[in-house]
Amino acid sequence: MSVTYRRDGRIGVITIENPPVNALSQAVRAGLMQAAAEFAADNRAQAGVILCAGRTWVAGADISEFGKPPAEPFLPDVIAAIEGLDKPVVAALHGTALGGGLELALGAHARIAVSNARMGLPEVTLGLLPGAGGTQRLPRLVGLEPALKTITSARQIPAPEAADLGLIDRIADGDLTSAALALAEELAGQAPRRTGDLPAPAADPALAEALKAKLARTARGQIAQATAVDAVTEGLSLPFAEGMAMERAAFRALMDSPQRAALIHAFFAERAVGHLPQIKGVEPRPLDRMGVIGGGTMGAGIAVAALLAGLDVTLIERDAEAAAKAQATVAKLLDGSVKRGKLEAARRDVILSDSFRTDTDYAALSQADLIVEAVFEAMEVKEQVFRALDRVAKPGAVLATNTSYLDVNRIADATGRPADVIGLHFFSPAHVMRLLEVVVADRTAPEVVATGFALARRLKKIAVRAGVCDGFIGNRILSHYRAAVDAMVLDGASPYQIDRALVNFGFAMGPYAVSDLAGLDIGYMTRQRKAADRHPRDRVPVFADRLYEQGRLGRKTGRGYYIYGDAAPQEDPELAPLLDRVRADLGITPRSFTDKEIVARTMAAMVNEAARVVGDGTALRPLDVDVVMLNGYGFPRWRGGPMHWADRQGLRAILDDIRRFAAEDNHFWQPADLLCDLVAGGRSFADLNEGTKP
Ligand code: 3H9
Repeated sequence: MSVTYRRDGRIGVITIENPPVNALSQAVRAGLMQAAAEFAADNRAQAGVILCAGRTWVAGADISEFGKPPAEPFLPDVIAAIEGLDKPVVAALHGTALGGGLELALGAHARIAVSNARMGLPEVTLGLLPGAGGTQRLPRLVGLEPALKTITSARQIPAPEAADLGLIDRIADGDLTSAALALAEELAGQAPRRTGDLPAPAADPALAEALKAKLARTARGQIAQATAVDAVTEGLSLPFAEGMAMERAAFRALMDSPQRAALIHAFFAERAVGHLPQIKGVEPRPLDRMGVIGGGTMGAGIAVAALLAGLDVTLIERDAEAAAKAQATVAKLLDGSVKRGKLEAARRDVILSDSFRTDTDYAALSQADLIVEAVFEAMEVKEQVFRALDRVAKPGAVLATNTSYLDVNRIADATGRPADVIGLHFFSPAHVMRLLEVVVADRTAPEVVATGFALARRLKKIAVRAGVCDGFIGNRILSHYRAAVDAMVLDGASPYQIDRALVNFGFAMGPYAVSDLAGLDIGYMTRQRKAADRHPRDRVPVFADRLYEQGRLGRKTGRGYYIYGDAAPQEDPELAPLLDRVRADLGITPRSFTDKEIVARTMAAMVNEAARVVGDGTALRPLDVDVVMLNGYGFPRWRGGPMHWADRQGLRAILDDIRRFAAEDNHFWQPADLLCDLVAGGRSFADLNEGTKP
């Protein structure tokens, strides 16, 4: 039984127990309906309490039911039944009250929460709007502006702030159940205060328009946010019941949208990447003391990520001057966390005095549980570091490299303990970006892999397992679609048009703006490193080399593809003549590309290489690729990732595109075997996503 009813004196107690997060599955909805009826019929109960067992109040509708035929009783009807009771009911909240969970609490007649509870309506992050009264009851309870902000931001509101807003009536002092029973005792005999009966606030068209204008930028391309604003606004002038019907229709329309399917795929994929048969039941190694080698942007970011998660960190630099610089960088990044409200100032001071130190001697790492190397990206340098680590690290310490391309097997060979060596590929800035590629080398021990995943959980990052190859999952796919966009520039497209087309598709940034941000020296050095292995038919982006040679390294020099100053980045009028010269030298007659073709070529290249990455086992499943591209490469979340997107287009259409492009260049455009096999078998990438929820 996921919902039970009992009586405590004159208070009826309804308890929901549906681990892990008390989601409102059909069984819970039916159980609530039944329990509400029992409470109504119980003449000795004069007020009621709804409680949740386990770690949290209800975290929302059961997302795994979405996309299937809806099953009765429907949540709005369950909540209406509770709100309509003629005896007051108190919702007792702990953990997180989210989505349908908060809507259930809004249908109760009073709300009490523990002080560290949080509540919110995150439906827009799933491509939906609150569909069980949230758009109608919340404005009545807390006012129009707070309601609109809560719904469109999906923010989780801490209990004290919720109390100030009037979202909850009381914060529990001590034990939640006792405090909720006491509140119910106070209310017993009184008429229930129904949120749906409260007057709606006055409309404010200017507020709604301003919010929609802002959302057009911050939630670019997404439909749920603006639909939610409309549902709230429309409801203000409708009787409550009609507002509920209007909300339901809007919710159902969003439920049928591809954006909803993509966002829910992303939600489950991000959880599925951690379910690895190889490490099921494997205990991670202890993880308290961490060593970081190298205090540049990456090393300092990794140190800060670890410090913010409560780890003790020793950072090694080559001399006292570099160590002092690293110390200052770490302090500055922590200051940034204080400014953004992520860290208390006093805690920053304690971290810097007690948990963080720099040193110039590897011997200072003798007690570290895990050491991450973030030094210059060259094999000889990495090998040297790992030889030194092998001498000082304690037995059982995990030795990790943060390389973004290099062969982790070779790095492991520099030690006498390859089973302890792993790749932990952080993304810059490492204390902000959520993605961590856990690169498993041939001899990496399962408990070392489990420790990599445990570290990610501790740092609140999403870990994805990757195999060893040049660039692992993300950078390997990136270099392939990068080659496709560079080829279009060589053939006549403008980098600015390419950036615009891909931003319009939904990418956070275009590839040339990204180059400027990363620094054109990075791409140049990668090309140098790979020059020896280059195939004669590989197309070299000579224009990028020219920019590098002119010292145009991107943002850091004020000029790259764009010109940077105080204003927004400007297009550079000198770029077009430079490109013309390069094309003339190569004997290329430039041609034009439509935005549609730019997107088709970029996506075909991305999907094709991603299919190879899955086909050769570098990524375990298509969903692992999606999670990497969503969290490390600015792929629009509402398109679900390249593999989910490709399934929606139809894999045959993508393969046809690749074959069409191959007519011009059959060296670059070779269809991946996996893609051909799936098309031949009438299957999709989703079919390979074993372990994901429906
Ligand atoms: C909604 O409510 C619509 C309504 O307005 C209208 C309806 C008519 N359903 O994240 P975790 C699973 S829309 C099913 O690792 P945490 C999750 O897959 C919903 N399953 O834990 C995982 O399973 P597994 C609005 C769910 O402690 C396990 O629970 N609500 C759901 O880091 C643990 O999850 C939301 O969007 C669900 N609703 O975080 C809230 N939620 O172990 C979504 C979780 O097999 N949930 N699971 O991989 C969350 O944000 C986080 O899960 C939460 C806990 C903060 C609750």
